[in-house]
Amino acid sequence: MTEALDDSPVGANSVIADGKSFVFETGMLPAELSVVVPTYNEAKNAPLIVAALSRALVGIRWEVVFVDDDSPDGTASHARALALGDPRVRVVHRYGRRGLASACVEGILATAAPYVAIMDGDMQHDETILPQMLDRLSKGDVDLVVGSRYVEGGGMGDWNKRRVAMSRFATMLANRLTKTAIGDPMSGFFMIARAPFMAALPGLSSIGFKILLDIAASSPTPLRVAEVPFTFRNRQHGESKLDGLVLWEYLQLLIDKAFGHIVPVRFISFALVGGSGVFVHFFVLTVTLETLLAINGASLEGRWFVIAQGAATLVATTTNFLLNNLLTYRDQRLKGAKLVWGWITFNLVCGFGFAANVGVASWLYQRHNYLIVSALAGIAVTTVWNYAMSSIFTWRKRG
Ligand SMILES: Nc1nc2c(ncn2[C@@H]2O[C@H](COP(=O)(O)OP(=O)(O)O)[C@@H](O)[C@H]2O)c(=O)[nH]1
Ligand SMILES: [Mg+2]
Repeated sequence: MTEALDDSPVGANSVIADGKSFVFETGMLPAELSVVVPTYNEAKNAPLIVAALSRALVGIRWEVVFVDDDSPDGTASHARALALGDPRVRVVHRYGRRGLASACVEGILATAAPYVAIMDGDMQHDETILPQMLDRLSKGDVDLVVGSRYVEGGGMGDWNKRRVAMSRFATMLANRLTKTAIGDPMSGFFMIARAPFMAALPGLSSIGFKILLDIAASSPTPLRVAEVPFTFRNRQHGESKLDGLVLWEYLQLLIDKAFGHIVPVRFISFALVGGSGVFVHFFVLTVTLETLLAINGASLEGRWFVIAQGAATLVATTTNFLLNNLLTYRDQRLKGAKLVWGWITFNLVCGFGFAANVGVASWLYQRHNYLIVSALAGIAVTTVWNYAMSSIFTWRKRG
C-alpha cells in the first residue's frame, strides 16, 4: 500500500481516511464500513447477522466485528468459526467484563474503518438501511446517522405501551443532557465517522447501554446528525439481556455525565450503598437486642449489646458487599467462589476501615470536642478507604 500522491487517480482501489487517500493493491482493500455488533448469548443469531449483512451491503467494502463478553453459549467461538470462512468477520473476545457500551467502544477502537456502525446482534435492527446511512454519512456534512424509531416511517415493532412510554421519558432526559437534537438518542443503531468518535472518546463514560447518548454528550462540539427511519424487528433467537437494573445503569450514566468530572460515579454509588448499610445496621441491631432481652431478661445487657452489634455489623457489611457487587461493580460482578472470596476481602477491608474511622474520629474529638464533625470525618475517611481498598482487593480489574 502506498500513500496516494495528489495527482494519482482515486478510484475503486483507494480509501480516504484521516483526510488522506490510500491506494491499495486490488484484492487487498480494507473495509470502509465496519459494523460493530456487541453480543451476549447470541450464538444462533451471529450467522444470521453475517448473512443479512452480506445481502444488504453488496458493493460496499464492509466487515463485522463481534464484541463478545465470553457468553456462556459460546457466541465468541461461533463467531470465530464464521471468521475462518469469511475474512470480513472479526471477533473481539472480552473476558471477565460485561457491558454493552464498553463493548461498542472497544469494537470501534479495534477497527481502522473510516465509518463505523453499531448494531444489535439479535436481528432487531434493520440492516437494509445501512447503505442509506453510509451514503448520507459519506457526503461529509454530518458526523452521525441515527437509525431512528421515532421519525416518520420509523416504528417500534410490537413493544408494549409501558416500554414505549419509558423510552420516551428517557429520550426527553437525554435530549436535555446532550443539547443535540437527536430524534432518538436512545437508539442502539447508528453509524458514525471516525473523527467525531475519536473526539468524543476521552469524555466517554462507557457505562450501561446507551452508547449513542454517551457519545453525543461527550462530543466537544455538537454532533451534526441525520436520521434514517427503521422499524424495530422482533428478536430472532434468545432473550433480552436488559433487565430491571438497566434503569439504574441509565441513572449512573446521567450522574457520570453531570458530576463525573468532580467525583467518579462508582464512588457515589459506593457511598449510597454505604448509607443504606447504616439503616440495615440499626434495624438488625434493634431487632437482635430486643429479641435477646425478651428471651433473657435485662440482666447482662452489656453482653447482649456486643452480640447484637456484632451481628448488625456482619449483616450490614454483607448487604453492602452484595449491593455493591450488584450495583457499583455491575460490569465486574463476582460469582461463585469469587463471590465468597470477595466477601472475605471486603470484610477485611472494612475491618481496617472501621479501625481508621474510630482512630480519626477520637483523635479529632480529643482535640476539638466537636462530636458531629469528628464522627463525620471518621465516616468520610472510612468511606474513601473502603472504596479505594475494595476496588483493589475485592473488585480488582483483571487486565
Ligand atoms: N458484549 C456485550 N453485549 C451485550 C451485553 N448486554 C447485551 N448485549 C448485546 O447488546 C444487544 C442488545 O441487547 P438486548 O438484550 O437485545 O437488548 P434489548 O433489545 O433492549 O432487549 C444484543 O446484541 C446483546 O447481545 C453485554 O454485557 N456485553
Ligand atoms: Mg434486542
